[in-house]
Amino acid sequence: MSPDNHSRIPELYVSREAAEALKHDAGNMPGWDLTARQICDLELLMNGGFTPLKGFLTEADYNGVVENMRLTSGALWPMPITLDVSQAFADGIEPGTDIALRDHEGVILAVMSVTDKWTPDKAREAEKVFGADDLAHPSVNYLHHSAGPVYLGGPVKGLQPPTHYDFRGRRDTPNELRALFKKLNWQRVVVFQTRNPLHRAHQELTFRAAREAQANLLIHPVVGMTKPGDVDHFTRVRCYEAVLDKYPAATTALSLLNLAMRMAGPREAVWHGLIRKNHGATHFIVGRDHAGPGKNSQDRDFYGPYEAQDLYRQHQAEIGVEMVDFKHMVYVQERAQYEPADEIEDGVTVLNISGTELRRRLREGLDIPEWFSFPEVVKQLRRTSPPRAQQGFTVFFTGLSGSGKSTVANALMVKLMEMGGRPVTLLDGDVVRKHLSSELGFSKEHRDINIKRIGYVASEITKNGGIAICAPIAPYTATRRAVREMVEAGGAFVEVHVATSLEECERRDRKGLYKLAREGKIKEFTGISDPYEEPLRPELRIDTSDIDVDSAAHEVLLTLESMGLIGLN
Ligand code: PPS
Repeated sequence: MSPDNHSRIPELYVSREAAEALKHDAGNMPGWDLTARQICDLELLMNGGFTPLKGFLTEADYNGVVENMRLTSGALWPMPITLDVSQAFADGIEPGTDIALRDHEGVILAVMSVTDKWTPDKAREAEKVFGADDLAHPSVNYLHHSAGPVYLGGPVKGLQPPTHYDFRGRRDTPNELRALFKKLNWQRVVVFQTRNPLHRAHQELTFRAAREAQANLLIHPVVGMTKPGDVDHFTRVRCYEAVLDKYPAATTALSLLNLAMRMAGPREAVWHGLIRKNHGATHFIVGRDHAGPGKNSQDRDFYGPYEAQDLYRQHQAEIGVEMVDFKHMVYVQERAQYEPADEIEDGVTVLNISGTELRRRLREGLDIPEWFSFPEVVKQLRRTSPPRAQQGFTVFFTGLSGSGKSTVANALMVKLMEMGGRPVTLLDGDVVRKHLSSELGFSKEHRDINIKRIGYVASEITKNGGIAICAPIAPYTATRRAVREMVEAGGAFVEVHVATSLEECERRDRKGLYKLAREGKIKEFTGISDPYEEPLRPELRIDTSDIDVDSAAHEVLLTLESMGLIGLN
């Protein structure tokens, strides 16, 4: 009998003929345009990566998963895989309807027979799955601000996988990996999950893990969705490829996993184990703070450093993949090698570069020593992250109408143009409303659309090495955060709160709008009859009642300089 990790697992794809017929019928079905995250989930549902799931969770399965990590069948499953949709779409769907699931281009990837439709309690989902209903957690933020309000559940029939144009040869379905392991006769396979570039410490750790488990090694990085702000997967894959030949020949393989991570720490570790079981793993490396989301809104870690290992250990037998616990590896200078931190005697020199320190060195173009990483990896990282003074960035002014945003933004633009070096674009509130958002009003919904348009343009300018200066009111914290995330994917985001008081703005009343707002002639006026949520941690706060325009613009320049974005001489 072939070992467990060599046999095929069930997929949700239908036969070619059935797919042709279904595709034909699907033309008349209601069609749902999948989000980027749903496309990742659907791919792993269809190719068996999420076995035993047969589709997006039903309400009963969802409740079981949220409450105690179990499907109604009793099987262990820690993560809600749900099809969240808009209220408008949900209103047109009743259980019993078949819907077509489409990718970004409208291609039908699957048909789902809707059996369940419900409005989830998102606060409960956040508490149970992520441990806290705290928006500092990227998935809680996604749940409340990106995911639709209604969930649909039901079995899925797969027509075709999503198309990937990048790194095709490096992407494998669970059955493709199982077939590879069978061909190579790899009966013990230890998997390393990662969302970061591999440096020497990781190489040493994975190599040791494979030796300890007497197994072959599969480097299995996530290329679907990771934590906002991570190194993009194109760069990472080039880095992984560069490291591959540092392993003993024929012991190690690299395969890309199109998973949308949730950064759910302990639950995520269990989920990763189950997914890797499906991909033919027999062992799985779980590190310190596995899939950790960073700090919560009280600046504390969401999960304890070994919570993920503990939860995994409790469920290890059921997962069916043995955990290899990650040792924290550090470099011992005297012996010129990496060793587990807990095995090192006193008195030796231990060297370590944190992720934050690495980003600083890249940003400032400083040396990254060879004991820390491989020159090929550093070369790739430097290509993607040139020193900050050569990258694009966005300065995002926010504040009340009449606070002085536009005036300071204009002065800043001129000063940056005088310095030269990078193209500068000013996206002033009024200008944007004229050219990009002329049809929009001032409801929350319209303001959010307006700010997201500005954010989109600013992120494109930033990504392409320019400077975008934005000066809208942008009254909502969550929307400003969404813009920050968009921009930071391609460069720095500098939030400047123009904190001139309402009294002062009203006293100036440059456009006469406050008077009209007080008289009720303008509705939903920010500060008078509409909210303004103050930024809690902007990069800079200025009050134009205290300083003149020149000094305010200079303060912004000093902030840019302290962040390494410009040189002031
Ligand atoms: S938002 O909330 O960010 O979308 O607003 P923004 O695009 O910056 O537009 C603000 C400018 O529109 C004028 N205006 C109003 N502001 C706030 N509330 C209401 N109801 C409103 N109606 C018109 C106002 O001149 C703002 O310009 P600034 O430059 O901020 O004074």
